[in-house]
Amino acid sequence: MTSTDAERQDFYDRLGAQDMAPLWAVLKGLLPSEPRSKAAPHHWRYGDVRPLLLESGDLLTAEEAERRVLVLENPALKGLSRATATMYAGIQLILPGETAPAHRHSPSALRFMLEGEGAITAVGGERTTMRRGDFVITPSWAWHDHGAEGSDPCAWLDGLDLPLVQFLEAGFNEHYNDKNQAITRPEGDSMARYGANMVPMRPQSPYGLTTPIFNYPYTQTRAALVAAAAGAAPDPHEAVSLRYANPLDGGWAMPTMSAWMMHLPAGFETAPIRSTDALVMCLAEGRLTAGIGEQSFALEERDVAVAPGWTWRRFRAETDSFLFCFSDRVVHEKLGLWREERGAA
Ligand code: 1HN
Repeated sequence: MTSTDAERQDFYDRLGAQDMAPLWAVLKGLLPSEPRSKAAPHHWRYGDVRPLLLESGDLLTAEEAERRVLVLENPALKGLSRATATMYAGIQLILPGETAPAHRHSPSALRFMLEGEGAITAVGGERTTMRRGDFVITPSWAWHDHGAEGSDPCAWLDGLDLPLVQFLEAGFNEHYNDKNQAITRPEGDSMARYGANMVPMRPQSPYGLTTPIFNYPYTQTRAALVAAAAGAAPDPHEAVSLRYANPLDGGWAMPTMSAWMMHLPAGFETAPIRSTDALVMCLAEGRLTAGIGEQSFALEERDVAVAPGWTWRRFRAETDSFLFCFSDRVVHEKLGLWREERGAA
């Protein structure tokens, strides 16, 4: 059976008029043989970000802005507030004495602390001091407000599952009736109950699916990675990687974002690896060359880079390096979609 192009087009037009379409015309695009991310590999130098961030501090207050953040926009996804297809990233500034007022939302947030003494965040009735390299969590629907109580400007990397939540059309947002939320527990309470290799007799996270620990201090993370590096040879693809775990079930710390830290001893080079999840990375310490797809990026401390899904990535440490990473891996895993491929070492 044959038809002319004109006959087919006429048929498609009549389908379109009744809100239908021929699958055969779009099938290849719907389902490629492997993922082809629309996002691009990219690198933001903290040296470029910082002066603009401080300039934003002269422009408006944290309260006026609600959150004074420079969004890291993937150059291939302009205007969408996305660092990768599924993850939002931004750099937030809070100046001494300021408050970023309390609110809550269904997207989850994570913070990776970059600079400044005296940064405070309050989450669900408890405050924590955020120090450089700390991994701090704001669970879905938990009240949170931030402050800077020292004399330094404070800056951190924000990561949110916002694009994912937008896709699911499941976003809610609510303002607290005051600038700061009520504090109901002393600082360190959650760490004492859940973060000392012990958990309550009836363990239950106050944050549902999210870990009850909301600050994973860099001092502990770094010490663990250094000790682990001394104990065995690094993995050819992952170097020395440890993930932030929920102490109640050993799983990822958050239900929608996976986070871990990779340590590469000076001179170590990883073999290429790719996975379906898309990574946002921030160099906590060291100097690192990141090969992402066809590109090579020289990362300095506090720089951010992204590796789109199913893009080859490899790393070489110029000095002892500690790389914070987060991705949508946990979502891929829960949906049975996560795959990785390890290249020859
Ligand atoms: C948010 O609530 C924070 O609480 C940071 O610090 C960045 C980006 C989009 C939507 C909400 C914060 C955000 C955000």
